[in-house]
Amino acid sequence: MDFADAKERVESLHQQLLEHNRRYYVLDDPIISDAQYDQLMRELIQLEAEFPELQTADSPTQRVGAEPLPFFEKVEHTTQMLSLGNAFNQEDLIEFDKRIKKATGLDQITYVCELKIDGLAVSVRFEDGIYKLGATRGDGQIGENITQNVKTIRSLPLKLAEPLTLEVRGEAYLPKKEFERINNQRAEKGEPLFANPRNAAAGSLRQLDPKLAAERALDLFFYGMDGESVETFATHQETLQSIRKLGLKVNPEWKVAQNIDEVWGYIEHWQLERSNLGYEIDGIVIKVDEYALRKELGFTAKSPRWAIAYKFPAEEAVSILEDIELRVGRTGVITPTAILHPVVLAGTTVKRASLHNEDIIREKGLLLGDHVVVKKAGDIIPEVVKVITSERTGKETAFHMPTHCPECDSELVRLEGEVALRCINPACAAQIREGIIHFVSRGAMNMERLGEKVVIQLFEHKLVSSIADLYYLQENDLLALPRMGAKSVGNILASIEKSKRNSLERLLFGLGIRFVGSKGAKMIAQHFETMDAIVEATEDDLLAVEEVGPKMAESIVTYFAKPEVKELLNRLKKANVNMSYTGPKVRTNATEHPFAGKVFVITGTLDSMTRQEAAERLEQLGAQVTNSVSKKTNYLLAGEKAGSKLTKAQDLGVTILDEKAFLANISL
Ligand code: 1X8
Repeated sequence: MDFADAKERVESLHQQLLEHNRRYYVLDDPIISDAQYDQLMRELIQLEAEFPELQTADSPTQRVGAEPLPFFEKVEHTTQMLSLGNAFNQEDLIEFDKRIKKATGLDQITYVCELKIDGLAVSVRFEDGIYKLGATRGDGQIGENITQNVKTIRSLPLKLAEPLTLEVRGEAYLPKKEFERINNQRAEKGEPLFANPRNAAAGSLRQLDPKLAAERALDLFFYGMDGESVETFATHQETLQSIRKLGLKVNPEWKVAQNIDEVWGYIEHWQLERSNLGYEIDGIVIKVDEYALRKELGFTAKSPRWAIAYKFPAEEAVSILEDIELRVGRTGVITPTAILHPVVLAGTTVKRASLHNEDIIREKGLLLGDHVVVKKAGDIIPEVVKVITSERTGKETAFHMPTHCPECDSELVRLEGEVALRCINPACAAQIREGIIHFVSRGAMNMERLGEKVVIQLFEHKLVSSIADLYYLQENDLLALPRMGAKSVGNILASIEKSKRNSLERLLFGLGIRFVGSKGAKMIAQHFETMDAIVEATEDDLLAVEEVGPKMAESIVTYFAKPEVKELLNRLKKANVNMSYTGPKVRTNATEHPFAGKVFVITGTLDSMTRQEAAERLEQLGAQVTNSVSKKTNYLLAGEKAGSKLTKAQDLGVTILDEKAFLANISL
């Protein structure tokens, strides 16, 4: 293909991928399969590799892959990002309405009601329709530049439907499902859990390494716009419609209210319905629709007079901790669950709350029989917030974690550096059962019609006692199960059959090897391409893959050395389960550190090492260390008492790393 043809094809691929992306992520109405999408993406990656000049910053291939940042730059917002005044009850809203009527002299005001998303406010700038900047709110005037992280949000178009220059404001959030997935993953690894989706979203957007942000499926809703085009609108309704037409996601639940009673109706509706949403909301935002009126109303010192945020009452209730139940997970981790006296919370009856691990029981000082405050955020499993010690009668009793597995009775161990207690008996029935549930789950082999309940049934009837058994199930085995019709059986068998064609990373993740998450599995599958190559890989071979650290490498080698694993793989192969990577090829410079190829100057006194040692470390990572600061310098590592080199670097706009940032980055 010559350059002109390639250029034409690349442009066509851009358009197609953008449109399919929009259909998938914004409209939730895809018209091609994931495989067809991957095919287009692969073709584009290939063309960009052959003709690097054709790779533009807004290419759909450029969502991830940027290097970690030493710190976030500050950015000034073009117009202030406002905070809103709050309303906590109906009277506050009536007051708000009265103030507006008085100030405008009108007796009827049209409002727009929108869900108040419990996420992180972001501002996004497009120049001539091209995505340029993503920023946090910061103090409203100055935020942090999180351009690379925002870019990993799949529903964000990198190019608008029209070449406009504008700033849109919205809320980045983590869907409830994704929040649960991340916390489950963290619990498995014995890492501290995020308290709520907002914290998790904030943590993800403030990752210096965009690859970490990319692993979390953040999403965005936009609700406001600044820039020239907004001056052509007369109302907020028009603005919302226009934002959506540009290809940006707007929450679809907004509604026009002709008076404050209708506003209240909307609030009552969502107070009841919020738990059915896929994301958290913490209230309702009410805005005057007409811009002419907004202008008349103006601002107080902090917030606009034409909008208010109604905050839902906190969803907390008091209950009694009746018992603590233990569950054995796939990796043998024992997780305690609080059994509560039933209490109504946010419209549903709550009987259980997650406690995550033993340390939480101790930290919160929970005793069996305690009165406790329980909090529920939407669909998310309720949690115990605290003990009401003033309610103690002296009859409460301490809870002790067992010394033996509640399922198989083998002795539990606490592995070094972990908070969790584990059952390490590989034959523990609970672990095997949970391992099969993991194997069929959406993130792994994705056997859609084979849910947790059916797996448990199959396991209890001894039809499946290893993941390979799934592929040898016969129609009659399934039909013999209680409450199982021909149609369900057909669907289940079709799901199992379909899973045989999955790309290798799903199988690799599904095996449930310790420390191998979905991301790690993907990188390994991409790198080695076949299961045989992975089975034969040494720890050193594995360490060459980005994402793979010593713990993961060791765990993989140990896993594949087991005779029963060899047997398992043979049975899967015999059943024709695909063992090759069929996903997109990504060019990874797998062993490259972000500092590789970068030019450094070191100045001042370092605490933890000499300048010579720092230089050696950098050179090991593939960086070049020079003596004087110039335009070619990428980074200045500045210790204490840095002098003229620091000033010069600042003048030239060279990125300056302090020792802390340097140490954090060299250990990446
Ligand atoms: C904050 C939020 C707003 C909206 C939704 N969610 C939020 N968290 C909205 O207007 N739809 S507006 C806002 C603010 O101005 N501080």
